[in-house]
Amino acid sequence: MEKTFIMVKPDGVQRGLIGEIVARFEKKGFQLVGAKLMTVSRELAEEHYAEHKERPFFGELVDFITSGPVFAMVWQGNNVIATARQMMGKTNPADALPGTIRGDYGVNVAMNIVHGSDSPTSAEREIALWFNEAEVNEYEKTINRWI
Ligand code: DAT
Ligand code: MG
Repeated sequence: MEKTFIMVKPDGVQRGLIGEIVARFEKKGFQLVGAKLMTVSRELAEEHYAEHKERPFFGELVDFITSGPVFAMVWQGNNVIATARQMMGKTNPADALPGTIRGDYGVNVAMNIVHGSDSPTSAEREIALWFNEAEVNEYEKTINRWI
């Protein structure tokens, strides 16, 4: 079953949006298989955002992600990687449609509330980077046959 890495960023945690974001993925029918509140080291933040190392905002991005706790999650379900990206909305909240997480709650591109893996390759890389095997819980939900 497909899995993706989703993270409520420090602004989302500070603004009390963890429950709202978890609820959206739960109500959609996805299954939570891993979750933890954690303060991110610079090393982990730099590794997570390695693809953006040369971008002018890289330093700010690492400062922001390490500025307070994040809520890291692994979600599972059919097509969860692409669907979660749609539910998050465009990177810049100014372009994100109402009804999406960033469209409903975000204003600033640097503080856009939520992260989600953008492809199967990045989902695999990010889950392995943020979670060890014991933290990813394989379990059956009886509701799954209805979804
Ligand atoms: P996404 O988070 O939608 O995958 P991304 O991978 O292009 O977007 O960028 C990662 C994060 O970097 C993004 O969530 C917020 C920040 N960021 C992107 N573009 C930015 C910009 N022009 N100025 C400041 N921060 C930016
Ligand atoms: Mg990205």
